Order: sequence, then structure tokens, then C-alpha cells
Amino acid sequence: MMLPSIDIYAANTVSREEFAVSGHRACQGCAEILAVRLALKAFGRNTIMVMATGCMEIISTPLPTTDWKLPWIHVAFENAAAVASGVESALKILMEKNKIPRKDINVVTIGGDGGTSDIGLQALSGALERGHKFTYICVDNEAYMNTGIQRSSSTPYGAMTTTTPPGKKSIGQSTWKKDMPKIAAAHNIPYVATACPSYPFDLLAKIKKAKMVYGPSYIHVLSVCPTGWRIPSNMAIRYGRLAVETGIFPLYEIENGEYRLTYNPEPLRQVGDYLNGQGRFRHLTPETISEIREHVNADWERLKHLCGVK
Ligand SMILES: Cc1ncc(C[n+]2csc(CCOP(=O)(O)OP(=O)(O)O)c2C)c(N)n1
Ligand code: SF4
Repeated sequence: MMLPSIDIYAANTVSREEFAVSGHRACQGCAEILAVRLALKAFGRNTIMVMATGCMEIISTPLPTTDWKLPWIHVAFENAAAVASGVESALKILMEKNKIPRKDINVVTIGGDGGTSDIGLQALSGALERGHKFTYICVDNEAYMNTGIQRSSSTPYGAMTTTTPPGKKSIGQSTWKKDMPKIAAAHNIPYVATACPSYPFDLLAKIKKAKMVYGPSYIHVLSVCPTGWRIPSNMAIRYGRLAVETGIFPLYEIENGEYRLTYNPEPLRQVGDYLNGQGRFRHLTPETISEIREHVNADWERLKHLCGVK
């Protein structure tokens, strides 16, 4: 099965309107700002953003400037989804009372993997459980990057971070990546998806779906970070593709509980193709790489089973 839109090249299939504009201070080659830029194109003008502390907030709002061309609220790690719940409820009540015109306004929360899988998880769980109509996007660069590359529960097994330094007694990060999309899906919300800006049309299609569902939606975006992953700044798109092609970061969606692979890259590439060029994995032994391969293959088989793919 191929990604239906993988071969499309047509500039006019994507809106030219920009909501994350020039002037931000993201590192050269950052795929996270690219993911956000694409996502906002799909949401469009009638959007209110609630953003947890993280790279995307730090690089975009050095006082007194901003690169967001949308209403934008900066909140703490802990309460991003709770603030989005309040915004969504307030809009609903104001429209019911005819205090503001009735129209579709997207409420979008963006948080890093630290802000999502560690510190903001409780607020996110509450918002998903209450059924607010909003989209939560986790931009997952696999560590706390803007404060100096500390591990999160979304950091992959074996990765070097400043708080998981490898050495004689340590392989680096010693736990497996937390499965946030499945945690979100366990709330039985209408739409959950994974995405990566290396597959822009897949990402755009998923954001458009998330925008349409009535209730909460959760999109988990692998956001390659050249700075923290120790890769050249012109390789972010390539590593996003390798993550998908090796089965390390599968592209799928869960719509009303039904799993669907949106791209099947079989035969999978060797995980070494993804791991070897990244400085954060350079200490890994062939034994650890085999361990990772087995883990990835087992997860991939489980996911295919859930998606009904042989
Ligand atoms: C409660 C709290 N602890 C610590 C900080 C300092 N801090 C700001 S951003 C950040 C890391 C964010 O990591 P992540 O959510 O993964 O986003 P990234 O920077 O990687 O985009 C930290 C620790 C904070 N703002 N609030
Ligand atoms: S540290 Fe990484 S995620 Fe943050 S702006 Fe730089 S490249 Fe992007």
C-alpha cells in the first residue's frame, strides 16, 4: 500500500497563507517549526492557539515580537490542555448567548514531548475525557530541547541526552518511548493520528480530519531536531523519512476506534539506517541495535494486526 498522496507535487494544493511567519529563531533545519507551519496552513485563519512552554514558544516570541499571525496564548507546561478547554467552553457559551457571531473556530494546543507526555499529561487526559472540541498537537522532538536536551518519557531507548549520558554503566536512555498516541486513544476520542512533516500531504490531510471531528483530536508529530539529534541541519526531512521507513515511527490514524495505516513502508529498512548517522546514538553497540530492531519489529507487527494489514 502506498501513501495516496506521496507522489503529489503541486504548489497550489497547499494554502499560500502563512500563520507562522518569518522572524522566528528556530535552529537551522528545524523540522518542528515546519510541522507547526504546515499544521496552521491546514487549520486556517479562524484558529486560536494555546501553546505550552517549549521550543516553539521560545523561538517565536522574543518580547516584544511574535511570529504568530493568529490569536496565541502562552501557558505553562502543566495546563495547556486545561486552558484550551476553557477557551473552547467560553467560545461555546458566548455563541449560545449570541454575544459573538456563530462560526467554526479551531482551538489548537501545541506542546512538546516533555509538555505532553510528562508534565501536561494530567491536563490533557482531563480535556480528552471531558470531550472538548479541540486539537492537541504534540510536537515530539524526543527530549526537552530548548532547555538543553534533557530526556523525556518520549526519548527513545538508547539515546544520549544530558540527563542520560552513556558510559561504562549506562547505554543512555534506559526506558522505551512512551506510546502517547495509544494513551490518547485509550480515552476513546474520535480521532488520533501520527504524522511527520517529511510526509507533508499526509500531515495536512490528518490535520484537516482533526479539524472536522466533533470532539477532541490528538495528533502526534515526530519533529526532527538537528540540534538535539546531532545531525547536519540539512538532514531533518531525510531522518523523518528514515524513522517511518524503518518502522520506528509508523504513520497511522485511529478514527472512532478503527486503526488504519496511512503508509506501509514494507519491506522495512534496517533500523541501523536511521540510528547510525545520529550523534545521539553513536555509542550504541551492535547488540543494542539488535535489541532495538526486535522491539521495533514486534511493535510494527502489533500495529499491522490492529490495522488489519497482513
Ligand atoms: C514547571 C516547569 N518546569 C520547568 C520549566 C522550564 N522549561 C521550559 S521549556 C522546558 C523544556 C520543554 O521540553 P518539551 O516540552 O519537550 O519542548 P521542547 O523544548 O523540546 O520543544 C523546560 C524544562 C518550566 N517552564 N516549567
Ligand atoms: S532545538 Fe531542535 S526543535 Fe528546538 S528549535 Fe532547535 S532544531 Fe528546532
